[in-house]
Parts: sequence; structure tokens; C-alpha cells
Amino acid sequence: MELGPGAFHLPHYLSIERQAALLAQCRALADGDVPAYVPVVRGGGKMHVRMLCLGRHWNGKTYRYEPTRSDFDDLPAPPLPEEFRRLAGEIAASAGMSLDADLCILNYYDADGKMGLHQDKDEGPESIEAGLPVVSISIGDTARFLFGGVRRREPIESLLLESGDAFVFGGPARLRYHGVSRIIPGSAPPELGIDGRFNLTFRKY
Ligand SMILES: O=C(O)CCC(=O)C(=O)O
Repeated sequence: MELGPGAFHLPHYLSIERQAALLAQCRALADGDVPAYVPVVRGGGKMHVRMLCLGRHWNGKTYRYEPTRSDFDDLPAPPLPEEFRRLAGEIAASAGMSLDADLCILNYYDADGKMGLHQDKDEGPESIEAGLPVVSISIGDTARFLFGGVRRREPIESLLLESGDAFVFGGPARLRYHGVSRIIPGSAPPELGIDGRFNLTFRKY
């Protein structure tokens, strides 16, 4: 489903078996030796997600990527698992694009989780200028996803991202504003046994 040039919603992309396997990996990573944490951003506000960056760490104070979490605990960002990299490439290809991801931001939203409207523009200039896509996968509760234009004042569409959905935005859509206004508690497939939502966004630095 194309939402404009370069922006694709792929509903139910992952089977329930693939979602369950990915969920197990997300949980192990988020509660692992380098655990997910709640970033405090530049203005001093706390984000409304628990975040873990793989491959490279996104620093919420500087809005730059770095190898270790210098804004939090100085631990190194865990590597991006090879199967995550492959999955991102597979999804990008399904949307007619190509991505050899080298980082992933894994976010966990509880029932009160949300993310303000923003652009993903902290990756390297070559990546942004080439329009290399961001590939997003959602697991767990449904999210109300906001998708605007490349300027903040442009109209904003709202759509639901359900468990197993993928969303890809690259090329002319790479810098479109987006965010999550709310999570719908209790909407995850019961067989996953999850409260809340994991979202993975894969990018090439
Ligand atoms: O959770 C989502 O669907 C979006 C996440 C996001 O915007 C981000 O990680 O930059």
C-alpha cells in the first residue's frame, strides 16, 4: 500500500511465527547486558519509550550517533544481529528499495508510550541524500502512527500500525515527519503474550 512516492505500508508482513521469534529476540536484547533505557533529550524531557540502539547508539542529548552510550551509561551499543540486517533488506526489497542496514533503534512502548512528530535526519548525509529507506517493523499492541510531509506544517495522515506490519519510507519520503500519538492497549495478538509494543527501525548510517 503506497502512501505517496517512496512510502509503503505493508500490513501483516510478518507471520505470527516470525513475530513470536522476533519478539523473543527483542525481549532478550531489551533486558540484556546493555538494557533498554528511557532517554532524556536535549531540553531535559524524558522520552515516552524505552530505547535500545543496535549497531550504533543515538545520543538523545546531541542527536548524533556514537559507538557507546555517552549520554547514559557509557556501555557500547550491542551489534546489529545479522538476521535483523537480512530482514530489513528483505522488507526494503518488498517495497522496491534497497537497504543494507547498519543500525536499528528498538523502542518499547507501554500503554502510555508515544513519540512526537519528528524527522529521521541524524543518519549520515550520504544516506539521507541517497534517500536510503528507513524500514520499520511493529510487534505487539497497535499504534496510531502519524505521517506528515517533509515540512512540519504539511497535513498529517494517521494510520494504524498493527503487530507484524512493516512500514518503509525512502527516496522522496525519507524526511517525512512521523510519530506515534498513542498505543491501543490489549490489541496485540493474544498468542504473543505481550502488553505494549516493540518497534524496530532499521537505517543505514
Ligand atoms: O514506533 C514507530 O512506529 C515510529 C518510531 C520512530 O519514529 C523512530 O524510531 O524514529
